[in-house]
Formats: sequence, structure tokens, C-alpha cells
Amino acid sequence: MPFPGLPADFLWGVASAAYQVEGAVDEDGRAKSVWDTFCAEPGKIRDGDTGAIATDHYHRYREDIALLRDLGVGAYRFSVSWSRVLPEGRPNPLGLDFYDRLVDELAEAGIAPAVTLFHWDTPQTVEDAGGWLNRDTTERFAEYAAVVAERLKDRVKLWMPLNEPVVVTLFGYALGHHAPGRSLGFGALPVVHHLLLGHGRAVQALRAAGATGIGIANNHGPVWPASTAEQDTTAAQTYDTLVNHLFADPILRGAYPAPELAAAMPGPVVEDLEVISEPLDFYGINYYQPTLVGESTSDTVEVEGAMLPPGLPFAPRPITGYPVTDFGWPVVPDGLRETIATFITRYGDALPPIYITESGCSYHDPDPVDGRVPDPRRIAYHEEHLRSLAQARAAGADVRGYFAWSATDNFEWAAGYRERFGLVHVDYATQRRTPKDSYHWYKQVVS
Ligand code: GBH
Repeated sequence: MPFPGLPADFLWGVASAAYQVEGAVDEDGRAKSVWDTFCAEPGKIRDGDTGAIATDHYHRYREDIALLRDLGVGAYRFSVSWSRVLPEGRPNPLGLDFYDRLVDELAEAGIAPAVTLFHWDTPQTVEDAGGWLNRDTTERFAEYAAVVAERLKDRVKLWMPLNEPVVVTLFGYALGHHAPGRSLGFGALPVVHHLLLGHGRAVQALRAAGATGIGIANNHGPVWPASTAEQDTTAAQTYDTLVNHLFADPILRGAYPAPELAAAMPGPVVEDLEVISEPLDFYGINYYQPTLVGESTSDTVEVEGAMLPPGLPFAPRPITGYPVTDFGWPVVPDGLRETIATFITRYGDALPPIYITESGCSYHDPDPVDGRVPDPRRIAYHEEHLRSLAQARAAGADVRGYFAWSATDNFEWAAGYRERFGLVHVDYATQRRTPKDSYHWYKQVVS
């Protein structure tokens, strides 16, 4: 039953990421990533959880793909673990073999692979050499992209070199509540440039290897001013520039959104922007929610458990008047339409076709009873966001697909296993998978 307002050839998918599902962190020659290191530090992850086992997808991928086949999705977005494929910088045949098997298994199930190359899990050796603060990392990343492309290019439909560089910069290097746990504040700005340059170089490497369907998965959402007062609208604009435009303008316009930002970037910025703005086949948007922003206050502001440093020219405020998920995030479906509309206005013809590469919600679902997990609020979440997407299309947006985050429950980074985003419930004690009601609902939608 097609979803009203979405076309018959719409690409329906679900998404995941290596460290959140694979486990098997010491197997087949995989080296440590920054997330292994970060999880080992006491107090960093809720309840002391780690991704060491996760959903054991490394061993159970056949069972997981069987669930996807039964679900009827056309695509599965997953990420490749850099430290599995290039531990210590040299290609690891066993690591590559895993993704080869995964992709073959998907092909057999009639599911198109959509591959993310970097979903936050920098190899620890690369981090020790400076990580994304070091320009050399962009070269290492392009080499890695070439190795993966060489092996998988004939079977992959969509490629995303990066997932959400804004989160790596902000949470990983500016605020420190994600790996690698650095708290550099605005000192993290070079990370932005290197991530974007790494993206551009990886795009070039993928193209050189003959890969097609190349894009990005970038986190975006509307930034709403807390009031119409000038202090608030100015603060909201600044925030919008830092979380949205800073990560999209260089790619889609070949320019940083403000001269001060361009000036803060390391290296030959003008030449680099040529690489960063390599044309893409699609632009992937991960949408979760808008942010309400007001002028700076003297109160400390908490963002997902991290305190923002004092003295910033903006302050995120709680959004009220909307339902919230069990993670505490507001549910604002129209923010998806608004995000897309804003992109069309800002980038016009420079904007390639759009895919929604992630959207989803965490609810603390009940344990399965008689093989059932009722999750009506998750169904409502996806239904309302798809309606919002249909409105964006009706207004002329070229949106070609939607990936629900996530296929199964998984390791939700600093929040550990408490937050559950899956269409499939995972009992972590037994690794038993139980499709939730939302899975059965999505199955109807995608069929
Ligand atoms: C994605 O990140 C990730 O790609 C994925 O790995 C992850 O599991 C999934 O989403 C769920 O988190 O200001 O407190 O209201 C999304 C990251 C989510 C970061 C929303 C900013 C703002 C929350 N973003 N968050 S808050």
C-alpha cells in the first residue's frame, strides 16, 4: 500500500552504523577505534555500556537481513568500520570479507546496499596521530574510501563518505561527550574543515574507482528563534550558521557561510573548497528535531548531558508544546518539511536529489509479550514524518527515499542501550530479535 503523496519508485530503507550493531570488536583483525577507547573510560557511557557486543550483528547479519527481506525494504544503510578494513593502515582481508558477505547477502535478498564510510569510529591509531585535527587524516580517509570502493562498488547503490560531521565536531571535539572526548570549544573548528576535505577527497576516490550514487548523510533541522526580539533572532542565526550552513554551504556552494569561519580554517582553504564542493549525486538529510535558540544567558545550558561553555553568543532553549520521545526529544514532524523547504530556498539548482538518510525516535519499549512489542508512538512518529515528507514533495522537492533509524535497537552512543530506536526489539541478554508493531506497520507502507 503506497504512502499517500510518495511515488511508486520511492526508496524505502532502514539504517544502522557499525559500532552501534556489530560487536565482535576483537575479531578477525579489527583494531580499536576511538569508540572502544571512549567506552573503556569510566563514566562516559550511561550504565557503563559499551559496543563490544552490541547486537552481535557481525555474527547474526544473516538473521538480520532475513528480517529486512521480510520487511520488504528496498535498501539497507549500514556503515563500514574503518578499523576493521584498515587496522594499522593496511588492508585486512578478513575485515573486507565481512562487508563482501554482507553485501552479497543483501543482493540475494533484493535489498540495495547504502554504505556510510565514516559513522564516527575513527581508528585509534589515526586519532593518536591527531585525528580530524590533522590534515593527514583526510588522505588516510581517501585511501580507505578507495579500498572499500574497489571491493564493493559493483553492488552498492548509495555511498555516504560521512555521517553527521556536525556531531563529530560538536560532541566529539568541542564538548567531549562523544569519542574522542575532546573539549576544545571553538578550537574544534579545524575539525570541520578536515572532515569536509576528507569528504571531498573520498568523493574523488570513489569516483576514480568507478563508484556511482555518491552523497553524504548530514544532520539538519530548523533553528527557531526564541522570540522576535533582535537578540534572539541574531542568536538563532548564529546557531543556524554553525550547525547547518557550516556543514552544507562548503559542499553545495563551495564557500564557508561567513568570512570569519573561512579565516578560522587551516590550510589552503580556497583550493580545498574546490575539492569539498565536488558535485554529488544526492544529498542525504538526517532529521531529528528543530532547535529553539535565544540570546545568551548567564545560566549554563545543557545539550544532551553536556554543559555548553559559558560566554557563547546563543543558548538553546527547551521546545515546549510538542510531545517528547522517551529520550526527551521533541517530536516535530513539520520540521522535516521546513528543513527541506529551507534547503531549496538556500541552494536552489545546486541541490541534488534528496534522501532522508535517517529519522527516528527512542521509546523505552516494553519487553516482548507473546512475540509482540506494541510501540504506537513510534508508528505515529514515522507516519507523521512521512506525511511531512509528502508535503515537501507536493511543494516540489525532489525527495527520493526515507531510511528509518533504526533497523534494530542498538548501542545509542553515550546513552548506551537504554534508548531504543529500532523497528525490531533486541533482548540484549539473549540477542533475541522481535519485530515491533512499527515493523509490521512499516512493512505495509513499503510493500
Ligand atoms: C544520529 O544522530 C546518528 O547518526 C545515529 O548514529 C544515532 O543513533 C541517531 O541519530 C539517534 O541519536 O538538543 O537534546 O534535544 C543524531 C544526533 C540528535 C544530535 C538530536 C542532536 C539534539 C538533541 N542528533 N540531538 S537535544
